Amino acid sequence: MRRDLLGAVTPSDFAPLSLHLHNQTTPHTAPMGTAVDTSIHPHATGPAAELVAAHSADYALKLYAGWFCPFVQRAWMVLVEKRIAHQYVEINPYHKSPEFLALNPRGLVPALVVPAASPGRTTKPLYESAVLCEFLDEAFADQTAHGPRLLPDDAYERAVCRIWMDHVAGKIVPAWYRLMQHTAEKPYGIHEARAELHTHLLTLAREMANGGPWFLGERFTLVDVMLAPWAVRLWLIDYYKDGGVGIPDPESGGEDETAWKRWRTWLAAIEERRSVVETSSTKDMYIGVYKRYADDTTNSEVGQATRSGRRLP
Ligand SMILES: N[C@@H](CCC(=O)N[C@@H](CS)C(=O)NCC(=O)O)C(=O)O
Repeated sequence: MRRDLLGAVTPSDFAPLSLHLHNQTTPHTAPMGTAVDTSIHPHATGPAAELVAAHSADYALKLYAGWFCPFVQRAWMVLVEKRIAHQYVEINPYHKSPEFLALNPRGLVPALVVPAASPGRTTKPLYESAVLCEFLDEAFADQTAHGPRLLPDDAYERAVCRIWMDHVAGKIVPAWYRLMQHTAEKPYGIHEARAELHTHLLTLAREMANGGPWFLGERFTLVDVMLAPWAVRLWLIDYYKDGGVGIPDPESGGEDETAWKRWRTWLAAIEERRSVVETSSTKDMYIGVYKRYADDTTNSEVGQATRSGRRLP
């Protein structure tokens, strides 16, 4: 692999790299010596497979991704929302090859290879889904070509959005995994895990504006993007867990009915959003991937962090 004087990997290095990263199936041991989840289906299916096919040609902006990953889906949705030209490169993040770690030393997808803006300059790959979403929104700001910005122009409103993006990342997503990874051996009950998820969803729903389905009402923003992938995977909790997600049916939410009604409106809109639909594979494929989470046998970094009560990676 070529490096520039600063040690940065040049974007052109990644085109051939993708061939090595694609569809690896050999078992692997992670750097920390932990067994990894290696038997993931190697590629997207359904609508997501069509999107992948349309973005398989070599292109300077590359999303290194796993089709099943909700963190990936955030960045992928932004690429779709903003009609950003890119190449989609499927990799299995549980294989920590040196090439993958050169993309993201944390060994996680998504990672984004960004073309250098000016000759002679090189860029290092970017990673962390929330960072990628904000980067793409800022770097592709021309509204004629890329549609409305995904964060408000006003600094105060943008800060409010970031509070709720943080609520999704720090409260809702960890609670989603605590419920999904609940087993009889846990020191906490499934009712407790379910109540925790409900509390965090209701807190968000109570902040949602009226006059449109999205968090800010009529305007679709990164707050919606941050949560969408886990929202459209809630059915997996219904599939795997006794009592399921347990969100009340319409008119049955008691004193929380107003907030649950707002939640249902948001979720129905999210399930139909083009960027969600187009980045989704067929449901049966997710069942296989999430079995390890439901059994609490996954050795993914997120799964291990959830198991040991640590902050998610
Ligand atoms: N904080 C990261 C989390 C990304 C993440 O955990 N991705 C998972 C796939 S869904 C991954 O790459 N896992 C590899 C592993 O756990 O070894 C982000 O927001 O991008």
